[in-house]
Amino acid sequence: MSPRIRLFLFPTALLTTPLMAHAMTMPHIPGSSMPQTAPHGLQWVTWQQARQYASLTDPHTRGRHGVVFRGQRVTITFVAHAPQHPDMSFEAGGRTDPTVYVNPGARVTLRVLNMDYGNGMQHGLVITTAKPPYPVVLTCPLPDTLARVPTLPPRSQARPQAARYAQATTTFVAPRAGTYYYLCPVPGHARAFRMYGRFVIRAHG
Ligand SMILES: [Cu+2]
Repeated sequence: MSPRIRLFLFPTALLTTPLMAHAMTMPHIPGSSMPQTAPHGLQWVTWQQARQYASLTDPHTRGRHGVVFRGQRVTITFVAHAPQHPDMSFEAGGRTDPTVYVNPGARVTLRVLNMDYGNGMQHGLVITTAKPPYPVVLTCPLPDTLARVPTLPPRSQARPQAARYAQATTTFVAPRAGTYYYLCPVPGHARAFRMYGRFVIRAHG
């Protein structure tokens, strides 16, 4: 969870960051070029587990543009490019880039799951007060960072049911009421593809 990660514009530069260099030394899934484990609690899960994580089970109310998570203990899964959703987006609670609401003081378990596939399709997630529009390259630390899940590699192979999916979680306690934004810190994703949404802390029971 070092906040001092810098993200670079060029892929060659990306390969030189400590995170990527570390990931490349990790053990591999047999028959796959993907690492089996990686730093910062990254885990590889099956198709069934990924689908289970993507399904919403916590108490919530779904609106047209937002998902309200009720109570003082919630688990929120953000899926990077879930099946049947638009490319280069996050899904939470079955909505694309929704506004997510949680109560002040709620203990939030944040899970990010990358179901995307292909070159450059790694995704991460940061919650910050920084507002859009975002620059192509984000320089951390972003202001008032509530949570950060490191960049996750794409799934291990094209065939969804045979693939392994990278996921990682982090926890935090929602502070007093305020508006934050969740965004993907991979260069260009928040800027060009608007891979972000609002994260609102507001008392709603
Ligand atoms: Cu992304």
